[in-house]
Amino acid sequence: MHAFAKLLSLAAVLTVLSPLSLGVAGQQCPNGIGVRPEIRTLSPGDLKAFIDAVKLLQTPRNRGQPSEYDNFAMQHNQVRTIAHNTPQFLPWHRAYIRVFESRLQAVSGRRIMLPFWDWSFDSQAPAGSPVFQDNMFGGNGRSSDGCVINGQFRDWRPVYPSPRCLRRSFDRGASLSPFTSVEGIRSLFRYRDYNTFRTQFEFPPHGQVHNAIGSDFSSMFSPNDPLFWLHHAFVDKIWSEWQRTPGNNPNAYNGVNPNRSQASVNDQLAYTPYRVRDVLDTRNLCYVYASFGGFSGGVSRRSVTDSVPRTATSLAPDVTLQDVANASDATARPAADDQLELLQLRDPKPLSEDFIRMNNYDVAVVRQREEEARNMVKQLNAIPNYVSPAALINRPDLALNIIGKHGSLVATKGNKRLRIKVPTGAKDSTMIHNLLRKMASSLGTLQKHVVNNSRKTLADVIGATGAQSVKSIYGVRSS
Ligand SMILES: [Cu+2]
Repeated sequence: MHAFAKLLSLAAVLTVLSPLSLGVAGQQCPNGIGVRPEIRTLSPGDLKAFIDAVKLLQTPRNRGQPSEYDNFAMQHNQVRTIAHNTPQFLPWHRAYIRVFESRLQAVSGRRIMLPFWDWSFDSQAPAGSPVFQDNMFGGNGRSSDGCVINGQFRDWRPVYPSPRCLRRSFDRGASLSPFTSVEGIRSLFRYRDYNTFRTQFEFPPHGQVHNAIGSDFSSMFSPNDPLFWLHHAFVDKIWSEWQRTPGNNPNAYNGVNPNRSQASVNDQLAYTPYRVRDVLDTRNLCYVYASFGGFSGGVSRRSVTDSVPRTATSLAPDVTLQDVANASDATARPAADDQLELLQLRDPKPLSEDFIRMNNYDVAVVRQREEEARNMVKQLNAIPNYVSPAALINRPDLALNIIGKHGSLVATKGNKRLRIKVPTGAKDSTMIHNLLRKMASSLGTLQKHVVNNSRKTLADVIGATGAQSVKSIYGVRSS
């Protein structure tokens, strides 16, 4: 087991053994240290308990007054310049979502732990993510007015900045442009300086999720969308893993505050009872994060990555091998909204200028980072014998949600491409699994015919620490 996962299960055991354990700095956690789970690992009962607790906070005490939930959204807007594009970005959001979690626990009388959403795992076709389905948060807003009309919060009406429905506007109409993949997130571990890590994480990867989902989510009232808490729990989890990376100082905190003072662990975090130093260790706030590496679907990641190596296997009868005209350039990568490509990682869409400015970021700096991210995706796609755990060939569940009008599936490596026709008519999960399995079994042949693959390994592209965590967390064996 991965060391971090071991630590987590140890924490879980300690919780059971000692209901009155103490946080490391002596702060009391009367119920011990809880484990925040990935949303899709929740039982239906626990999912309902979480959603019900959020709805309790959304219910105003007096009719016509803002609810406690509305006040959270208002506070987030108030800290727009204190907690965004500043060193406080990570600690402020950690403190803020912890306060929210404690309110969920208080109003429900249950030990609700805030779930996180590993959007890097869903990054290649996020519109198909479980979080956007009916039993969770619903999907895109309707075209007429942007209102979200399905999911568990379809009746929710935020009051700030003005009372109306909850709105989303996915940036590609019915689809949603890609997010940073698991490799891109783990590549952030190359940055050993706190404030460099923070700024590289805040923009573009964290910002892209806000920007792409749109409407409420891309505004400073983003907590209006209950997905906010899951998004920021994931951001917080990645920071906590960065803090525990061997060689990193878990208490690292530096940078310059908006008022030009040096960032200090004594700085107060607005609307919370905490200073920065109180939140550097999540155990002081009575929680740790569960390890999540996804579920293996019909085609397991292991069998896919193992099937790629040198020896060619025969093509399934209905799979064809084709040449790609211009393999070294962008044509080898799927367009952002191309849902057909099973193997390659996609480029997230550039952030809108409005969004960058709203967050006080420099447009040129963000554009430069987006260019670097595109380069990294290119290099990842060229690694011989490597298939990302986020690639659609490993995500039959996402494929099932998005394959509709498309006539064929393709898997591209270098100058070669596999193609298989999707039968017309109803698409069921057995059919999708069979198509993906046929494509996976043909990958060895694809790899054997590719001529211009790079010699780089995953560690060369994203750094040794990141490569190690991708492999151990998501169960990738080769590369
Ligand atoms: Cu924020």
